[in-house]
Order: sequence, then C-alpha cells, then structure tokens
Amino acid sequence: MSDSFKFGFVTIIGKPNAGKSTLMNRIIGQKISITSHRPQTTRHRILGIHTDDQKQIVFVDTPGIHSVLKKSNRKTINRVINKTAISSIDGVDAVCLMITASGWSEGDLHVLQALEDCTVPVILLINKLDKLKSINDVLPLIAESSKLYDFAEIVPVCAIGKVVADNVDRLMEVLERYLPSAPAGFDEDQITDRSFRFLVSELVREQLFRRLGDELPYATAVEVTDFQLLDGKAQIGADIWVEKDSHKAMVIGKAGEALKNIGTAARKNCETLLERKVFLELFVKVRSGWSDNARDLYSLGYDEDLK
Ligand SMILES: Nc1nc2c(ncn2[C@@H]2O[C@H](COP(=O)(O)OP(=O)(O)OP(=O)(O)O)[C@@H](O)[C@H]2O)c(=O)[nH]1
Ligand SMILES: [Mg+2]
Repeated sequence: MSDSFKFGFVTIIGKPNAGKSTLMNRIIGQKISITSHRPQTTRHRILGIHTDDQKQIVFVDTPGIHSVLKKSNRKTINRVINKTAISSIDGVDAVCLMITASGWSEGDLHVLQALEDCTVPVILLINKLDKLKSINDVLPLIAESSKLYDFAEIVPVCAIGKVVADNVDRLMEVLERYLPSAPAGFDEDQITDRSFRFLVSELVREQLFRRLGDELPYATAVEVTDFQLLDGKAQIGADIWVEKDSHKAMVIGKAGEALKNIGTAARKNCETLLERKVFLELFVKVRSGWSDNARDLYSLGYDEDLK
C-alpha cells in the first residue's frame, strides 16, 4: 500500500426516498442496503466499504431524516431513526447531503438545518438526473443551492445510472480529495460492517416494503430466528412481526399467496448474497406495539441506535 493511500468515512444523509441507499449499493456493487419506492425504507445505519488501489471509503448510509412535527412520525421508532441519521455526521471526513433534481423541498430544508453547526465539508448531491428533460436543467438548481449553504462541492448524479453521464465516477474522485492519507481500516474484501444474518432480515423487510400496500410495511419488522450456513446451502427461518391480527392476514394474503411471493423474492436475493442455495421459512407473528416499545426495538437490533 502506498503512502498516498487515502482512508476515510463519508456519511450520506437526506430526506426519505432521495436515493441514498441506491447510490451506496451502486458504488459498492452489491445490495447491502435495501431500497424501495416508499419513504423511510432504511431504518439502521449501515456501512458500505469501497476499496480500490488509491483509497478506501467507508460510506455511512442513514435513515431518511423526517420532520417529527407530523403526528404520524412521533413514535419511538421514528425518533430513534432521526437520531441515528443525525448522530452519523459526527467524526466523519465528509457529509454527502442528497436532494433530488426536482428541487429543494421543505423536507430537504429541514435536513439542511441539521447541518447548521456541521464542521466537516458538506457535498451536495443532486440525484435523479434522469427525471430532467435535459441535463442542463440542473444548472439553475446548482446556482440556487450555492446560495443556500456553503457547500464544499455540488455534484449532480443519477444513482440508478439511467443517464450516460451519471457522474458516480466523478463523485468518487471528488470524495477522494476530502479523505486523509491513511492506511485502509478494513480488509479490502470487506464490504459492510453488518452480519449476513442482519442483511438477510433486511432482504425480507425489503420485500415487505416493495409488496405490501400503504401503511402496512411501517408496522412490520423482521427477526431472523434460525441461520445456518451449511455446505453449499443455507437454512434460514425468520419471524415477520406485525402489530395486529388484521395485518397478519394481509401479509399472508389469500391462500398464502402474498407471503409466498415475499418469500420467493427474498430467497432469490439471499441466494445472491450468500452465493448458495437458500431454504427460507417465514412466520408471521402478532406483537402489538413493537414499533413504540424500546425493549422490542432493542431486540430487533436498534440497540446501538437507542443509546
Ligand atoms: N428515477 C430515479 N429513481 C431513483 C434514483 N435513485 C434512486 N431512485 C429510486 O428512488 C427510490 C428510493 O430510493 P432509496 O435508495 O430507497 O432511497 P433512500 O434515500 O435510501 O430512502 P430512505 O431509506 O427511505 O431514506 C427507489 O424507488 C429508487 O429506485 C435515480 O437516480 N433516478
Ligand atoms: Mg435508504
């Protein structure tokens, strides 16, 4: 490893649904943080580690920051989620604030407020460039943004890579400039700090977010109860927690169809992650009030985030 090798931490923050997890997965080249079209998909802080010849960047993907002024956002889980995101700004080398090409919303401005006393460089990412008729349409937004805050850099990107100039490579070059010279902090083949067991529970939760309607995904959680990596295969059992009996019926669906589809899709993603055949058994359990109960959140792995 050369003396000029760079190593550092970069937090990605922004309002829910901006595309933070999509960008991190794109950079790492694997689904380590789940994504969906619904806001507040990410609930935990998740590290994604990129290593190449010049640098190692540890990305911190955070839950979308939302306003707690809205009554529906006042549950314990939502307060924990906001705290997780905001506390992830401390001690990193750069912060990427992500908004979208549709412009500054009230939610974005709320996140910007959290950066008021931030002493590390803040790089503004303008995501979803593909939604613009022409790339040039982003120019007025860049001008407007530079008046709002003293951003170290402004980088328009397209996390899903749907435009030719998606700028992700440029972003990596920009970030390198903000990292200190230091040897790598993680093994070069390590891509996250989270265990396979945790990632599997997230892959199940992703399907709940993608396949269930309206409010229901927010009232569910997943706990892996059995996880055995065997020769060439894996045996996994997981409980899906719901708040009430009527939710249980919806997750299972008519003749078990919904649960079957959730299981099939999650199993395929688990097979890609674990690189082996996976047997996945899902059970739906009613645990009323879990999302507002600190003890339940603790047992679901929000322990670090509850401190
Ligand atoms: N059109 C378009 N959609 C995108 C782009 N990046 C992400 N998305 C979509 O935006 C939605 C939200 O993406 P996520 O990565 O889950 O967003 P997030 O910011 O992590 O959201 P939270 O975890 O809820 O805070 C998903 O449906 C993505 O496919 C992009 O560049 N263009
Ligand atoms: Mg996310």
